[in-house]
Amino acid sequence: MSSLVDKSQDSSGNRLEIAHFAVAISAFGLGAVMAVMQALSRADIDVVFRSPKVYYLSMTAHGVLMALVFTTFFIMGFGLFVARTTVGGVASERWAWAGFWVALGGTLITTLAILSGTSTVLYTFYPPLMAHPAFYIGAALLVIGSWIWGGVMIASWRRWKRSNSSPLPLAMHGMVAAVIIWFLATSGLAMEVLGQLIPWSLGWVDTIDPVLARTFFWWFGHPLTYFWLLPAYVLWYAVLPEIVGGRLFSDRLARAVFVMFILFSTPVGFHHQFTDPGISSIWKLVHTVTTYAILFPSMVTAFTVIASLEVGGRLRGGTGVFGWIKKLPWRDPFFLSVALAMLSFTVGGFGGAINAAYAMNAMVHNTFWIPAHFHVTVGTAVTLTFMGASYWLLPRVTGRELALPRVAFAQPLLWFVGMMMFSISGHITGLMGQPRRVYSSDYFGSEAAEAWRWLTLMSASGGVVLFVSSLCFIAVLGTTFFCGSKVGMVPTRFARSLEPLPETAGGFDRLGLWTAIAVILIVLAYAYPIWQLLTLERFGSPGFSPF
Ligand code: HAS
Ligand code: CU
Repeated sequence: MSSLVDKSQDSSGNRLEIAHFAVAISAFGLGAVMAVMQALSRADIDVVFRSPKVYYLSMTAHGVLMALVFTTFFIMGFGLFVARTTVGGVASERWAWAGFWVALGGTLITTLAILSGTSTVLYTFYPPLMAHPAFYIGAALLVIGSWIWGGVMIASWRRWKRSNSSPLPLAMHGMVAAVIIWFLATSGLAMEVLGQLIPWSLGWVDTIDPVLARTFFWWFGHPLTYFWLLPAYVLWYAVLPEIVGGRLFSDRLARAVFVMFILFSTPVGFHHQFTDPGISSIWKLVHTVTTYAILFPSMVTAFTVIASLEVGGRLRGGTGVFGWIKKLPWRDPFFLSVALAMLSFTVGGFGGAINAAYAMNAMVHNTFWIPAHFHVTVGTAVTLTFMGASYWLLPRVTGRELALPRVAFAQPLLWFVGMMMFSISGHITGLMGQPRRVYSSDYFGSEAAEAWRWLTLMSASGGVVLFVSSLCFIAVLGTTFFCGSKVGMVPTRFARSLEPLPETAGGFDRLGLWTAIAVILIVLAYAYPIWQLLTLERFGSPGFSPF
């Protein structure tokens, strides 16, 4: 029974998932409007209300709404759906709702703080840029809400485990791994926000130590990217092979991948701080080595997922070396979205390996290469998978047939094309030296700026295509939700693996043990450099607000 589960959900329970998805999609919609405005502004096209103040306010809102709100709410909703369909339900609906309301309250407070113009600190909120205290308090509530959700997910898993000795269904295994990573990641964030940013923004202390804050931030920031990625991997491993009519190539490799992410996601943060002073080069080297370790599970994923697709393509009658690719269900919006997301991730993975190399990082750090990198990772590998997943999930949580199938087919194509225009040009202009986070990139007509002008225009055009794709996405979801024909709950099936599953859980299911080892690795990677930061002579900074 482990990886094949077929359960109908009762529609009252699904309200929980629907509420999470509704917040996620609303945040996405608002973030998308901001995005197109920014892409045009950077290419020096005069959009309404264009000014540096509006640009940076918008970029703060875009980053927070897309990277922190859309993802978190989508993952929370998806996690609850996985618990419901694999381990017999959510341990406590009441606590799950509590988590939702706390996270929503926090989101509203932070969003209002940004829109009021008092918290233009971008989504990394690096001090000494200082936001209104409401910004940090709202963000803390968003995280506390997600912790409640994490507790509910863990309780659902433990409840199932008490009466089952078989391996945890793979989808839940991956989601629990994501929850564990989230707890490990947000412990760093809690130290920054509760220990430094909130007291400083409230005026209880006059100055802040920016390097220490950045260190805590990246303790959180890198595993955050895997908190986004793992639910996408759950969909690639546990749903995709079923959609293509194939089999998961190896259940055991998939479990090993999730365990590797628990181990190596966190002790890598200094690869974001190669240029920061105050951290010795030896510790930067240590985090470089662990970063290369964390590339490995994604390479295994590439292998396993492509092998699973090949099994599916051949079972559908595909022959020859590449003939199976043609047989894949390209007209299925879920499949198309995920396939394009994976293609985009090969670009993202390649860029990630370059970022992680100390010397090459100096070439790309703080250039437009970096936003280009994260738009093909979180912005496509993850987001396009979540978009495809929405088309798969909506009939399962509403009992309605997916509406506007042609639009649902065109939407991932548009997203992919738009993102390639945006990101490939962005990687190139980054290499040409174009900085990230600039409101205008013409530099008073300088020669360097002339050289990248056409690429920046291409990037802006990509932004427009992405906006059209966003409208299509919202149109499909809105039409399905409000007007889709009622066909009843669609049963949920997860992929079976090629080899039969063992009767009893094995080493990769000992998630508690792997978490304990991960904690040890984090202590090894961070205790000494943080102690150094605390004991070296420290220079605090007052807060700054440029607008
Ligand atoms: Fe990254 C910066 C290194 C992955 C997100 N990254 C960022 C930032 C973000 C981000 C948001 O070492 C910017 C933060 C900021 O604002 O400053 N990144 C890596 C590495 C990986 C990586 C080594 N990043 C991600 C993922 C993200 C993400 C995933 C979000 C979800 N990144 C860095 C570094 C920096 C950085 C430095 C700092 C740079 C600086 O200087 O500021 C790896 O995890 C990547 C592994 C991926 C692969 C690819 C596997 C491919 C697969 C698909 C294959 C399937 C196919 C099927 C082709 C090895 C699994 C197709 C077949 C069909 C038939 C359809
Ligand atoms: Cu990173």
